Amino acid sequence: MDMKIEVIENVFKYNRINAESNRELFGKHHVLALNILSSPGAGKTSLIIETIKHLGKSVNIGVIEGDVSSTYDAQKIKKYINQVVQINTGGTCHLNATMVGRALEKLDTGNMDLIIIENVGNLICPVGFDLGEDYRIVLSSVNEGDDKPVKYPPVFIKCNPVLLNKMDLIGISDFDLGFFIKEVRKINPSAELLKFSCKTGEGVEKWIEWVLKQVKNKKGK
Ligand SMILES: Nc1nc2c(ncn2[C@@H]2O[C@H](COP(=O)(O)OP(=O)(O)O)[C@@H](O)[C@H]2O)c(=O)[nH]1
Ligand SMILES: [Mg+2]
Repeated sequence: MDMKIEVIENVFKYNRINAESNRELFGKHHVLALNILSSPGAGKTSLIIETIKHLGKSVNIGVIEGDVSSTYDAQKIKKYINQVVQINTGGTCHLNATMVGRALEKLDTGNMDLIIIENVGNLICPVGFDLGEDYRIVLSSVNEGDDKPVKYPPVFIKCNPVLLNKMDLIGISDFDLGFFIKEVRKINPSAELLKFSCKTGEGVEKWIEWVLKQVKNKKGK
């Protein structure tokens, strides 16, 4: 019984140490690191592609794709940029700092301004694993329903900003935007909240502004 608790503690301790070395690397090169969490299909890859389309010419972007298996998402990103690494977790429901550390060795991190990490689609497990990122971001989407902050509070508490995608679907669903915002505010009053549609592009400029501001802040440090 005691042994089991010790193993779990060690896993987190080991992750903390590796997260710190990732953070040091990001700090040394003044590269902004974003860790995006969401359910499968909320639009993480779509948002990364939108970000590259808007900022790819002026900002050096690297992407780390996390999935249980396949190189599907990395291939999509590769159409836009070269600096992309796919991590296959082989069944694990989240990325950890060691996996990200290895992926960083394959990226030209020293010449990056922004590294976006697409975590494994899951609203629970990735929350507990610091990857050394500057911002842990949650992306919710209209089709998932407005109750996600109520059902999965830890991810909404630990993330900032909170993003809401697929706003183009709001008119044809019973998603109550007021309720969603109220519930997010209840558990994370200071979180920035950005809503958009990767499909129509509406609202995406607010996200781009936010990213650019953080990239500049990190460069200025
Ligand atoms: N209607 C709508 N569909 C979207 C939007 N963003 C992404 N999708 C679609 O949602 C599906 C999953 O998107 P993807 O980016 O792969 O999600 P991920 O699993 O979180 O990376 C794809 O079919 C996208 O085309 C959006 O804003 N509106
Ligand atoms: Mg994806």
